[in-house]
Amino acid sequence: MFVDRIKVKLIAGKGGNGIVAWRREKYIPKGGPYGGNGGRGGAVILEADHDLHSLDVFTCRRILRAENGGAGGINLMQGKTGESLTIKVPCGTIVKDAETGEVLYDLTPETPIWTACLGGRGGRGNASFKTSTHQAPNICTHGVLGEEKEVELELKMIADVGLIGMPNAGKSTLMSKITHARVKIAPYPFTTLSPNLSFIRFEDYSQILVADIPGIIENAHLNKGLGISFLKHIERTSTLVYVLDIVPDDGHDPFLDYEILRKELEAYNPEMLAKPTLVILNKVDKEGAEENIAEFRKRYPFDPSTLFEVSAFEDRGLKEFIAGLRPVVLAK
Ligand SMILES: Nc1nc2c(ncn2[C@@H]2O[C@H](COP(=O)(O)OP(=O)(O)OP(=O)(O)O)[C@@H](O)[C@H]2O)c(=O)[nH]1
Ligand SMILES: [Mg+2]
Repeated sequence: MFVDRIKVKLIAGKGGNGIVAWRREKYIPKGGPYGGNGGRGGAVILEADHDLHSLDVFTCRRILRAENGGAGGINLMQGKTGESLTIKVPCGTIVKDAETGEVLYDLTPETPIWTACLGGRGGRGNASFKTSTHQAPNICTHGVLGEEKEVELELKMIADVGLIGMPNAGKSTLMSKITHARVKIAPYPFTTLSPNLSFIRFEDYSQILVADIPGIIENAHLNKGLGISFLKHIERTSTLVYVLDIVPDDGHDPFLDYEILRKELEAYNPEMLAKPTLVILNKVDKEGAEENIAEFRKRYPFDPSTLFEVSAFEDRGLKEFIAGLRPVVLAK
C-alpha cells in the first residue's frame, strides 16, 4: 500500500510530579523541605527527511508519544527530562489539523523541523515552596500533561514524474526498464493497484523520482475504475508523462485514449493540463504501429522534444526518452 495521507495522534510527554520530602541528616535538626521538582515531558518533533518518500510507516504507528518526565526525587533531585520523540517524514509533508483541515505546518527543505507538541512542565517539589514565612511546606504539584494533537500528514508532491495511461498501456513495464523498481506486469488491466515509486539515477548522482500510477479510465473523476485517488496522485507529481498503447489489442482508436486521459485530468483539476507534459507512444514494436504513429503526429503536432516512440518491452527509445525528460524535470 502506498500511503500519501494519514491521520496520526501526537502526544507529548507529561511532566513528572514534584514530591514532598524532608532533609534528614545527623546533626541537622529540622532539615526542612527537600523534595525535588518533576522533569519536563518530552516534545514531539517532526523532521523532514530527503530519503523518505511515503507515509507507509505510519499505518502501524498511529499514536506517537514522547517520553514522560520523571518524578522529582528526595535530596532536591530534579526528575529526569522526558526524551523528545523526533519523527522523520518526507520532505514536502503538510501537517493539517485532522478535524478542521487547517494547515499547521509545511515541512520543506527551508523549514525542516517543527516542534508539534510541547512536553508538559514538571510539578514542583515541596522545597520550591519554601519561603521565609513558610519554612516547612507540605505541598507539591503534579506534572502537567503534554500537548496533544490529532493531525493529518499529507504529501504535497509524491514524485517528480507521474506515468499516466490507460490500464495495460505498459506503464509498469516502462517503469521496470527506466528505474530499478521490480513491479508487477501482466497482460490484463488494473495490474497496478497502488502507485510504485522509484528513481532514475544518473551518473552525476542526480536522480528523478518516478511514480507508476494505476490505470485511469473514462469517468475516473466520477470515481469509476480505481477512481479518484489516482487522479489525486497525478496531481501531486510535477511532470506528467502520458503512456499510450499505440496499437491497442482490442482494436480501439489509440487517439481516443489520449483524449480521455486529458479530459479526466481536466475534469478533476484543469490546472493539471498546465504541467510540463511528455508523451510516450508505447508498443511501437507491434504491427500497425507505424501508421498509428504517423496519424498521431498529424493530429497532435507535439514539439518533437516532447513526443517519444518507445517499445518498453524491447528497450527501444528509452534512452532518448530519459534524455528528453531530464531537462524538463530539472527546469521545474
Ligand atoms: N508488444 C509490447 N507489449 C508491451 C510493451 N510494453 C508493455 N507491454 C505488455 O503490455 C502488458 C501490460 O503491461 P503493464 O506494464 O502491466 O501495463 P500497465 O500500464 O502497467 O497496466 P496497469 O497496471 O493495469 O494499468 C504486458 O503484457 C506487457 O508485457 C511494449 O513495448 N510492446
Ligand atoms: Mg501497471
